[in-house]
Amino acid sequence: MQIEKQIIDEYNHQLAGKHQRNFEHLAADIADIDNVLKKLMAFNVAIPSWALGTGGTRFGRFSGGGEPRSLEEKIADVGVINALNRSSNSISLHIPWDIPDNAASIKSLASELGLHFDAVNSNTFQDQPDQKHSYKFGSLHHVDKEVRKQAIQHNIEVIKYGVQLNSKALSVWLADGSNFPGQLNFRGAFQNTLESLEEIYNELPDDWKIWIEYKPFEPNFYSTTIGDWGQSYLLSSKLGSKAATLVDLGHHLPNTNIEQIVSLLLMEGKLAGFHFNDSKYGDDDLTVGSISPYQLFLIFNELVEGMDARGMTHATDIGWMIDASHNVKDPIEDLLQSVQAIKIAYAQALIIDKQALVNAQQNNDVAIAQEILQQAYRTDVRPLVAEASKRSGGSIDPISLFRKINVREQLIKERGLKTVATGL
Ligand code: LRH
Ligand code: MN
Ligand code: MN
Repeated sequence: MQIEKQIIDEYNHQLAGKHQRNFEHLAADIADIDNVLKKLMAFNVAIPSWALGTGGTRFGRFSGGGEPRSLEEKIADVGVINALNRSSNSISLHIPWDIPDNAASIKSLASELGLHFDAVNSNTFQDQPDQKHSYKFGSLHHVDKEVRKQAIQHNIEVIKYGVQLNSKALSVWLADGSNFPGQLNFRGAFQNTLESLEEIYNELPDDWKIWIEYKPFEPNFYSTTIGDWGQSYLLSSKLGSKAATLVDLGHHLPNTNIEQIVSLLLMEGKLAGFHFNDSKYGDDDLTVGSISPYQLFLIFNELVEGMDARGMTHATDIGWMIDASHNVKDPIEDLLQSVQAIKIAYAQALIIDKQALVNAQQNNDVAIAQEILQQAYRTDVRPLVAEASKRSGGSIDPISLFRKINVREQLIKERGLKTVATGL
């Protein structure tokens, strides 16, 4: 299904009076409002193909119906999201959950909807029915060279799929680790991982990147071979300039200062980008901004400050992706909420009085530094996000429009009630 522009415009028209009042009230206090809107309008975050169905649990999955049954239908769903918010113009594929064998037609379908392909993700954390060697004891770090070779080959295949789709990055997340002390030689595992990644790195086209994700635990509960940003940074430094560290917000132990990690990776030119989600306990993959919106804002504060200092373009120099999925909400509504939360945090970071913050820091004026940050954080910037969306041709209120025009009901009619999308 596709959402006609006219429907979006009509609904925007209905909301226009209240929106205009709120927007003007807010805009009057923002010095560089045009610049803020321009940046918000240019901002896009990729939708993961695996989040378009209900999932996010190793226990029961309870489909809400109308889930995409094929890659084409996943692309259609991203088209719906992007039509509503104008900030989700790409999809990130996970292979072999997605098998884009018919690259030409997949690509043309995506471009008809104004979409392109973000990073491609490899999967050596599950065994596939036809594979020769098992990943039970790891993949790129495995003690057996034959297993490593198989995993390397898979990553090279994923690059090849990505090239056909015009992706520009390979995301690698390894479940490799150990469940018990003594199971692994840490240095051996790290060296094997590095050598395997070097072989993959050598296959990257000139304009490609490899993004190395880290995670402290799960599915292994004693050690993970790429367990934290230090280990990922070490690998990406040794690999070279095409390699960088991917920060999945859920991949940290509780209370980790993620914004500080972001700041330093950015300083070193080694911040690949993000998998956005939220978490209370571990890798919960909850809707972005649902648990710790202040942390998200603090991360965006570092991003805005650090990227501006390095002359980076927010829209293109970093990989922005969502990696959230769960069991109880409509996946499209959930993704719309995640994108809104990210744009809200971004807008709040954009309106921080940066010069005043620098002054407060230079004067060790701790109270005022906090006031400055919280002044921005406590500002209701939703009218800015709504205005940016409207000016880009999207909806002032994407979720309420999604409900109002009964998108899910139509998808259920088209696809049926008992559909299960591939993914976690
Ligand atoms: C691992 C992870 C990684 C995978 C995705 C499905 O927890 O975050 O990014 O590719 O989940
Ligand atoms: Mn992730
Ligand atoms: Mn994860």
